[in-house]
This record gives sequence, structure tokens and C-alpha cells, in this order.
Amino acid sequence: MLNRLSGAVLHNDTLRKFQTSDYSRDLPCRVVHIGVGAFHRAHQALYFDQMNEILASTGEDPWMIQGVSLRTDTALHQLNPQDGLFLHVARGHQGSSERIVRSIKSVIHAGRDPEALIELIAAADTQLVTLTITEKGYGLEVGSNELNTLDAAVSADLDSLLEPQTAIGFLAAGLRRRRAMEHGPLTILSCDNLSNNGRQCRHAVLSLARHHDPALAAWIEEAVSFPCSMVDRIAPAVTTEDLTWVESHLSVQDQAVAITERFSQWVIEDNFKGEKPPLDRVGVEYSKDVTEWEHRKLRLLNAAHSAMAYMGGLLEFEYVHEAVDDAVIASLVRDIWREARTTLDDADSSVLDGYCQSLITRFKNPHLNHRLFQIAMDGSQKLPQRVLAPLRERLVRGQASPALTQVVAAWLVWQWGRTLSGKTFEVQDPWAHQLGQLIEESQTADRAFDALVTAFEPIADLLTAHPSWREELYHQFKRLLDRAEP
Ligand code: CS2
Repeated sequence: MLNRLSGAVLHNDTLRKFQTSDYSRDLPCRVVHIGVGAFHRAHQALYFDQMNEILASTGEDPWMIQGVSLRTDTALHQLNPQDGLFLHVARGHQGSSERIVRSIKSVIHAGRDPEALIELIAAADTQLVTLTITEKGYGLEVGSNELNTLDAAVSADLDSLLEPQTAIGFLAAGLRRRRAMEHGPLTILSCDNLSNNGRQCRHAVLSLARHHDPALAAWIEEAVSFPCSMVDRIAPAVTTEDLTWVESHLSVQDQAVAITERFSQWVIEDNFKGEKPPLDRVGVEYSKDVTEWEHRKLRLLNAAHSAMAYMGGLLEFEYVHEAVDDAVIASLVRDIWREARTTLDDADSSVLDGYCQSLITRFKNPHLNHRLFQIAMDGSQKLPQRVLAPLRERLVRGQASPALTQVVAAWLVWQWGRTLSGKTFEVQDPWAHQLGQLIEESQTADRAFDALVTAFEPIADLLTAHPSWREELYHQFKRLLDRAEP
């Protein structure tokens, strides 16, 4: 239970006044986490904090997290003055619960001090490296899934690992040092919304390692595990209004607050090297295989999110809870689920009914203010696993998929950077520049359509395999463009 102290700043000296229980935080970190953003604070950091409290009650050592930012100072400026502490606010439809999270020790900036991160990955105390680096952070090309050599940072890491530029580069460099120091096995755990996230991470790290030193790659295959995991908790980006709300309602000054929903889930493939944290004591599920969980979440939750982001965004809705209240968008979401469900393994349809029902409740949460624009970012990296994968499976079976196709069409129209009523916005996506240029060079919408679906490989591949799908995609695209004001 959180005590309220008028306007106090959160740090080690004030912690005891806010929250009475505590555990010793001075031990070396066993976890190194790259990407200390809103999601990590809302999800993983809380699980570790809850686990540490239980471990302390049985006299066991906590698992502290060393936070790492690759490029920006934001997390460092937010968390370090607060000794890594932050407030976790879980908002339900009715009421919220708060807690101070103590599992992060501090944050370092690897871009400025690359040696520090290489040393951390190599350190004997480190048992687990976890990642929330977003879909594009793995440096893999959409479509081929090989290292994206056109990316300047990836190609710099292919040239040299002395000062890595990417998360994958740091992992390869850190593992090289770990091997040299004979510090033993390690687990690297991806917590991003990618299909087969552990395997993709492993593939990226091994490709880079093999390029520099085949013996290093062989050692990694032996000594390092890359479990897949399914992570789920909606964590909107924190705004200045949120910070003001925290100060006025909770009487705490906290620059690093996490504001999230009550629902939370984490399923991890049980494949650890070295020590394994007993996260199952706080509700994490260790499973032999996470594929089913992962497909369900990506193809139902995330696909619906992307549908709302592009369709809702084009119609100028701002938040998820507003979009899902619109009859047209709600029916699109239901149609997507109807189509996507046929690609899921769950034999028991009542499980999926319950899952979809709970998603509606989560999406309708009016206290989250989850911006559609946040979800719309990086669609080129998200669409393949959320929408194109189930679409492909249905096309193979000869099933029409108007709803999933509509999401692809809405994403194409999104590339114009204009809502249907003509409001302009900047598309945030690694492909934005390339696709935007193609649109500019094409004189007509029809030519732009051809150029976009040819340039973006995941769609081009689908069209090559299923040429008849083109007409349906074009039809949906045209229908949307026809609704746009000139
Ligand atoms: C969202 C996810 O921004 C997005 O793309 O779909 O971050 C989503 O909120 C989480 O996966 C929920 O667990």
C-alpha cells in the first residue's frame, strides 16, 4: 500500500516513506535489459520486483536489473536521479492500483559507453540478457529475414564489433568477450512482438558472429540459449499530462512512471542456460513451446490493434477506446478475428471466445489513453507477423479474407500521410521515406499502388504466390481512396 507524501520526489531516501516493505538492492545485477521504455517498466520490471519481494521473504537474493539505453538519454535522465525507482500504475475500468518498482538498479547509455555494455554481457554475474528493442531492432530485413545490410548501423557492425551500433552487434561483441573470459553460459530473452522472437534473435546474433568468427558462432550455439517468449501488457507512452496527474493524484514526483492496464501475461519457452529466475512464483508461465500463445496474441490482439490504428487513424480517431466504440471499426475487428481464428490451433473455440471478449474489455478501457498513432508506427515491421501471416495461410486454403485485406489496404493508404478528410501527418516507419518517394514519383494512385506493392517485399511475395489476391487488395485500396477528400 502506497503512502501519500505531498510532492515528494522518489529516490532511495524517500522510498521507505512511500512503501514499507523493501529488499536489499545492492547486489550485482543478474539481468541486463536493453530498452528501458514504457513496456519494460509496465511488464518485466514489475514481475522481477514482485519475484524479488518473495525471494527476500525466503532469504534468497533478488535478481536486479541493469538497464541499458542504446541511443537516447531519456530513460537515464528519468530513472537515475530516482535510484532506478518508479511508480507502477495499473488502471482498470474501475480504479487503479499503484506500487513502487525497485528491480532496476540504474540505466547506462551504451551508445556513449559501448565498453560498459560489452563488459556487462560478459560479466560472470550476468545470467540473463533481456530485450525490448522493437521489431526493427533485430536488424533483419523484412521478407528475407537476413541481416539488413542496407542499414548503416548493421553494416557498421559487419565491418567491426569494436564499437557496436546495434543491439545485435552488442550481443555478438559481449558474447565474444564472455567466451574469452570463460564466464559460462547465458540466456538471451527477446520480449518483442515478433513471431518466433527467440529464434529470430538467435539467427541475427549467429549470422553476425559467424561473419566475424565462425568459432564464436559455434560457441554461441553451444553455450547460449534464446528462448521465445510471449509478452502482453498494454503500455501507452507516458505523456506530460500523466506526470502532472501522478503528482496531483498520488502526491509523488516521478519522471519514470509506468501507466498500464491491469491485465498482464508472460509465457516463456523453458530453455535457459545458466541460472533461471523463478518467475513462475509470480504468474509467469514456463512452457515447452510458446508458438500457440504467440500466434493467438499477434493475430488477435496485435492484428486488431493495427487495424484500429490504420482504419481508425485514417478516420481521425485518436485513442483505441474511441476507435473500438465506433460501429464500423468494431465490426472490422470482429471480422478480422473471424478470419484470423481459422489460422489458430486452439481446438477449444470457447477459449478463443473468452480471449476475444477480454480483448474488447481491454480495448475499451477509457483510462489508458492508448494512442492509435503509437500503434501505427513501424507498420512495415509489424504487418508481416500480425496480418500477412494469417492472410497467407488463408490464401493457401483458397479462403477469401476481406477484413485482413482491408488492413493491408489501409496501411498502404496510410503511406500518403493524410487522413481521409485531408489532415496531414508524418508517417513513422523505417520504410516511410522509400514508400513516400514512390508515391511522389507515381503520377496516379493506381501507379502508386503498383509501385508500393512491388517494392514492399512481404506484400510482393504474397502477390507472386497468389496473383488473384491483387484484385481484392486493389479493390479495398480503391474503396478507401475514393472515400478520401481531394
Ligand atoms: C501494440 C503493442 O504498439 C503496438 O504495436 O500493438 O505494443 C501492444 O499494445 C502490446 O503488444 C500489448 O501487449
